[in-house]
Amino acid sequence: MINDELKEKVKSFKVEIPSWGFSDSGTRFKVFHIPGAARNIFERIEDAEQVQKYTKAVSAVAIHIPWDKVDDWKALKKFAEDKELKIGAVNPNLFQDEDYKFGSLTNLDDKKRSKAIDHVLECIEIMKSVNSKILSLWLPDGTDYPGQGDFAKRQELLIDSLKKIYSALEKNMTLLIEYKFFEPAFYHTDTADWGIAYALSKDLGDKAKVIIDLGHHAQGTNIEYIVSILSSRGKLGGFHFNSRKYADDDLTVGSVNLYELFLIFVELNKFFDLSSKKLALVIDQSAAMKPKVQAMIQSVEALQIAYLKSLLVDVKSLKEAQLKNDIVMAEEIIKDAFLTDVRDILKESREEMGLDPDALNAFRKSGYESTVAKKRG
Ligand code: PSV
Ligand code: MN
Repeated sequence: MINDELKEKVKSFKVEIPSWGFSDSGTRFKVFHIPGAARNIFERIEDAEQVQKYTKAVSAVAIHIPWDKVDDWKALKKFAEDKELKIGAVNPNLFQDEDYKFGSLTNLDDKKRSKAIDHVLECIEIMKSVNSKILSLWLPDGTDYPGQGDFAKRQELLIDSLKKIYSALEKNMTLLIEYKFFEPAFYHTDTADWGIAYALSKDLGDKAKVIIDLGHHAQGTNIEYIVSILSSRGKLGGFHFNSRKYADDDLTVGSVNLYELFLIFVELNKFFDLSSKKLALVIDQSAAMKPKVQAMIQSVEALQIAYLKSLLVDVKSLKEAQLKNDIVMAEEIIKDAFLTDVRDILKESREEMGLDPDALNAFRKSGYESTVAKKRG
């Protein structure tokens, strides 16, 4: 692909950023305060606006309920739109209420299970108010000890709950089912992997798909293969991008495993034109230590770079090498694309959009962080 085409592709490539990535977060050991970290959804959107201002690569801001709950959803939508932003995926929270100690959508207690279902239905109503089309569902449900629960019974309850949720979706809405193989439950998780999420989405119908979070796999899992399997069956609905070293670390995208990220994009290109919005490409990061807006700009840039590099794969030569079983040449073709420096292309594309070519540095120099640190305390 020639440079001009690459620039047009990356200009149209947009990613959703998470409201929760702008607030203080931490581990079970400590939540450290970052000066100026956003304290409510309005400040989170103000921070998101900064990412948009310097990258023009933000499609929307994903929200988490009740963390981002407001009285007037139309006003929130307008607040975002005034900042060139939309409200994106709505994420129900089924993991922080005492009632969900023994499960949310799988709870044996009818009342507690209904409460969980009602919370998700409330999120669908919020989607209607803010014109969001994506319901992004992650469940903490699982057990800690053998014997604690009946796997099959829990699946039965889960499918039943999901059917109630699914039937409330409007025609153009999509339910994304997110899997995770551990945490907070450690013996078994009800939606442990892509296979279970796939089966559930098949049971439900066309409006249900699977979302892949890069932090939710065992070490060594070949995520790009999962991308291929789900995409070829029409069931890949989106991503939660982040980076991990050990588990669900939620580090900045591309900070540890750039090659994996690139290989995921190589696979995605076979099924989707990522410069048009068919997939919910969402960042899900909330690592504790970095200044939040800077971390988000880094992540957006890591995605843009991985995308650009993936477009450089010489697909024709790769096919020829595969036909000849020339393993070495096939691998070299992939590596050649990965090792090409595309940063100048990204910079030029930013300049053509009237932006500073160095988004991160321009933001760092802007004084925004010290202003909000004073304002927000
Ligand atoms: C769970 O680990 C998860 O990836 C889900 O997407 C949640 O909504 C999100 O993290 C909360 O940070
Ligand atoms: Mn996630």
